[in-house]
Amino acid sequence: MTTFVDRVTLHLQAGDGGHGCVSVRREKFKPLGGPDGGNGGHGGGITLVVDPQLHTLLDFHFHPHVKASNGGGGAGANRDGANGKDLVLKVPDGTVVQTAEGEVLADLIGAGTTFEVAGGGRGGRGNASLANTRRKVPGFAELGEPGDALDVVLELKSVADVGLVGFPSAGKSSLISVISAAKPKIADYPFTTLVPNLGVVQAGDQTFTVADVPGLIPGAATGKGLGMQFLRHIERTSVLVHVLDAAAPEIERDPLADLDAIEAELAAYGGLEERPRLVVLNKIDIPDGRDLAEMVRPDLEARGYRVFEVSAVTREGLKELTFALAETVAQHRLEKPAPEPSRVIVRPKAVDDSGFTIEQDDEGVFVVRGPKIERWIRQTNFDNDEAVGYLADRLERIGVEDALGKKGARAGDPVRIGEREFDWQPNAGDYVSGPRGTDSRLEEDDHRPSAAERLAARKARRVRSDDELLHMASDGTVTSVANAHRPVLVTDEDDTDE
Ligand SMILES: Nc1nc2c(ncn2[C@@H]2O[C@H](COP(=O)(O)OP(=O)(O)OP(=O)(O)O)[C@@H](O)[C@H]2O)c(=O)[nH]1
Ligand SMILES: [Mg+2]
Repeated sequence: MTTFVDRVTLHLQAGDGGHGCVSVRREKFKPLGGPDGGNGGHGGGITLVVDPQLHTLLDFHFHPHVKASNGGGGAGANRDGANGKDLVLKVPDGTVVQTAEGEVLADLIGAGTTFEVAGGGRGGRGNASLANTRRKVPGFAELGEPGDALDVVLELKSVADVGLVGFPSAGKSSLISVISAAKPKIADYPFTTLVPNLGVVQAGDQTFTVADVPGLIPGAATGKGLGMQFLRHIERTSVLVHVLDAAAPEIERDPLADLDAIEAELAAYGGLEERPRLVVLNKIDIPDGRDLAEMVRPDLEARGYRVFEVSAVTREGLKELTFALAETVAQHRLEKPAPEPSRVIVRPKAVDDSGFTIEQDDEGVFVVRGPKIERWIRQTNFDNDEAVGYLADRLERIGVEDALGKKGARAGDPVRIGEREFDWQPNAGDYVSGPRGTDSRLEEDDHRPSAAERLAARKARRVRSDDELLHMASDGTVTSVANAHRPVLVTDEDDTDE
C-alpha cells in the first residue's frame, strides 16, 4: 500500500545573511585608499510551489528539516559575498500552510502558486557601502541578519469538484473506478479505502475531479472507525454525493437511516451545510437492491435530493449521474470561479516598517519594538565601538532617543531592543565629530589619535613620499625606486572584522 501523508510539521531554517567586511584598500602610493569592504550575501529563502503532479506530503514526512544555505561574507577589494541558494519545495495542490499555533499563513491552490514561507537574512553592508562624506572610512561593517527559523504545519486539503461520502462498503471506490481512470482498492470488507483517492471524470465536453474518502460510520466525529480526519479532503468540493447501499446485508440498515447517520457526522464536522448534495442508490443490479431503491426514492426526493439509481457493477445509470454532476459542478464554477492559478502569495509586509513602540515592562525596563529598529540591532557588532556609535546615531535620527525621554527614561535606565539590553545614555552630541573608532559615550581606555592628529600624520607622510618621487624623477636610480616602493601603509584596523 502506498503511504499517504496529509499533515506534516516542517522545521524550516532560512539562510543567514553574510557579514559585511571591514577593509581598507592598500595600494602603491595610496596608503589609505579608502574603504573597500564588500557586502555580505543574502541568505537563501525557502519557497513552496504547487506541483499538480504531487498528491501527498510524504516526502516531507521523511525529511521534515529544511535548511537553506547562508550568504557568504563580504571580502576586501569590494568583493561581495555570494547569496545563499533559495530552496523551492514542491507541494500538492490544496496545501494549507499554518503556523504551529494553527494560524493559516497561506492556502496554496492552483499549479505554480508560490509562497515564500521563510525569508533568508539580509547580508550586512561592508564598510565601503557604509561610507559617506562624513564617515569616509568606517571602521565597522554590518552583521548579516539571521534567516527566518520557524515551524509550519502543512495540511493537504485535496482540491476536487465532487466528494463521495458514505458508509464503508457502500461502493464509493467502485463508483470512482468506473466513472474515472482511478484504480482504488475495492473489497467487501469495511474500511478498504484508507486514504483518499482522486479521479478525473469526463462527461461530454466537461471534465471534473472526484474524491473518494474512507467510509464513515456513526460516531466518526468521536473517532470511531477512521474518524473524520479525511473529511478535510472534501471541504473544498462543490458538490457532495451520498453513496447509499441499497443492498446492505445488515437488517437494521436502510438507505434513509444511512443518510441520516452520515448527515449527522457531516454536521458534527461542520462547514458543509451549504454544499449541494446528490444521492446515489448503489447496487441496483441486485434484485433486492433495486426494489429497495425504488421504495425509498420518493422519500429522498421529498427531502429535496436529486436521486440516481446506479450499479457500479453493470454501470447502469452512470451516464445520467456523471452528466448531472458535470452540470452541478459547472453551475458552481459559474457562481464561484476557481481562484486564478499561478498566484504568488506574499506574506503581508508593512510598507513602512520604521514605526516603533516603547513600553515599560514589569521590571522597569523600557522595551522598544519595531521591525526596522530590531533589524538594526541584529546588524550591529557590539564589540565594535564605532558600530555601536553608528547605531546610536541611527536610533537618535529615527526618534528613539526623544521618545525614550518623553516616556520618562533617565540616564542609566535599562532599555531593551530585540535581544539586547543597554543602559540608556542620552546622546550627548553628534558622535560623528568624535574621534574615529570611538564613541564619545563609551569609556576611553587608552589614547587613540584623533581625526585631526591622523590627518596631520597623513599629510606628513604624503609630503615625504612626494619628495621621494621627485627625487626619483630627477635621478632615476634604482635605490630611489626601491625606496618609493617601500610600503608606507598605515591602516587603523585589521583587514576584516568578523
Ligand atoms: N453487486 C454490486 N456490488 C457492488 C457494487 N458496488 C460495489 N460493490 C461491492 O461492494 C463492496 C465494497 O465496495 P467498495 O467500492 O470497496 O466500497 P467502499 O464504499 O469504497 O468501501 P470503503 O472503502 O470500505 O469505505 C465490494 O465487494 C464491491 O465489489 C454494485 O453496484 N453492485
Ligand atoms: Mg473504498
